[in-house]
Amino acid sequence: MSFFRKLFNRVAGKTEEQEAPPPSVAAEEAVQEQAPEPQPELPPPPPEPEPELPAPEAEPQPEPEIELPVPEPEPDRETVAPAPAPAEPQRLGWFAKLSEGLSKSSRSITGSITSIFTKKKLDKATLQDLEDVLLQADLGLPMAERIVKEVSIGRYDKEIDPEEVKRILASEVSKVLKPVEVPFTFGAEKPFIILVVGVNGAGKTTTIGKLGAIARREGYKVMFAACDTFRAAAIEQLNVWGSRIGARVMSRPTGADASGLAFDAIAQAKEDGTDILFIDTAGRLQNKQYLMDELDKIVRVIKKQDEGAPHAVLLVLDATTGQNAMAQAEIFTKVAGVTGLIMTKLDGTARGGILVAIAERFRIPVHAIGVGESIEDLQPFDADGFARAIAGLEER
Ligand SMILES: Nc1nc2c(ncn2[C@@H]2O[C@H](COP(=O)(O)OP(=O)(O)OP(=O)(O)O)[C@@H](O)[C@H]2O)c(=O)[nH]1
Ligand SMILES: [Mg+2]
Repeated sequence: MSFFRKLFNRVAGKTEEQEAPPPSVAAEEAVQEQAPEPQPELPPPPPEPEPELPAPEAEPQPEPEIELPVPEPEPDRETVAPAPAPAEPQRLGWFAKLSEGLSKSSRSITGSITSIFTKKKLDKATLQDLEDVLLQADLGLPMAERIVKEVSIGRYDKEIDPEEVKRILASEVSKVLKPVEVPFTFGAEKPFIILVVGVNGAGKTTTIGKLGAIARREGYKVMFAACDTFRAAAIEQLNVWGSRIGARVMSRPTGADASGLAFDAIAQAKEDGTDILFIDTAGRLQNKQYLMDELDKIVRVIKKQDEGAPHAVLLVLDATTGQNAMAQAEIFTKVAGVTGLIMTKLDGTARGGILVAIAERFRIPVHAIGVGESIEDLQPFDADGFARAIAGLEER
């Protein structure tokens, strides 16, 4: 089990792992150096504006070009803030939290399965109903067809227990998800540069804050680069996270060149011995071409500082956008060299099956999922747990 996963588990309250020891004294000292007064507790994320639903950019928006204000040549703003607090007390075990987070999806699927199969023989009509339910949950056609086929084998014209259908569902989902279950690890590169991409409102900045909190708790020196220079609120949001977890934030006024900021942030990170640099990016881009150009430029500029960087490119997808998330995955995997996926807001949708459809189609490693807004709601991705939770089964 990777150390990051252990950490994640500690934060998420996963039960099979023993509590890990607190960060090393050296790490504590490093933290103290920056901020002598540790905060008692990590407060909840700041109130944020409701995200605008992203345009997948598949159809370019006929929006006028955004006129960016010409920025004043101000110096970089930096925030070094208090040390991170200890993990929040555990309330629910990880599986209970996962089940609760996925309850909209699982209730919708399992409720329909129960009503389709209770005291009914398996025939063409019931199988068609099952396929419809699975498609509505956004599991995707290949998965829906496989489950229907599996359910029908040897059971035609017989009664089938809805529990058995759920077990088949969980087993098929788990088979597809297992190969993409890849724990996220911080590499040895210093600084380890993580580029975070996704459309606006997907949860990039929040996810950076949550991952940064985990890294800080382990004693890493963390920096955030606020390369979403489109909105003042986005910069401010990252500054709040930086202050909260004790990470330095490099930002520039709205409208500044994002790639220039990324370049300077890496230089700064090298200079001050930062271990992990998160680069936040804008999701609010006018069209696909603009998005491609902007991301391409950021990656090119990052490489000027470090040929091997970015060491990780995390795509953040919002599960509530359903099929739209599929279109986003397609675009970003093409333009940004995505190395892994984090799917957020699975708690806000009955169509959590979209993660399965995306995994099946793109085979992108899935590192973590968001099942709520607080820090412990970012869970390491567990294929079997996800499959059982979405099928409404108990933890194995
Ligand atoms: N319910 C729920 N809300 C989440 C989750 N992850 C993020 N959010 C919320 O989603 C909203 C948007 O998150 P941001 O992190 O600002 O999204 P972003 O991708 O940075 O958006 P832009 O900066 O506009 O590109 C915030 O209100 C977050 O608290 C999750 O897993 N569950
Ligand atoms: Mg943001």
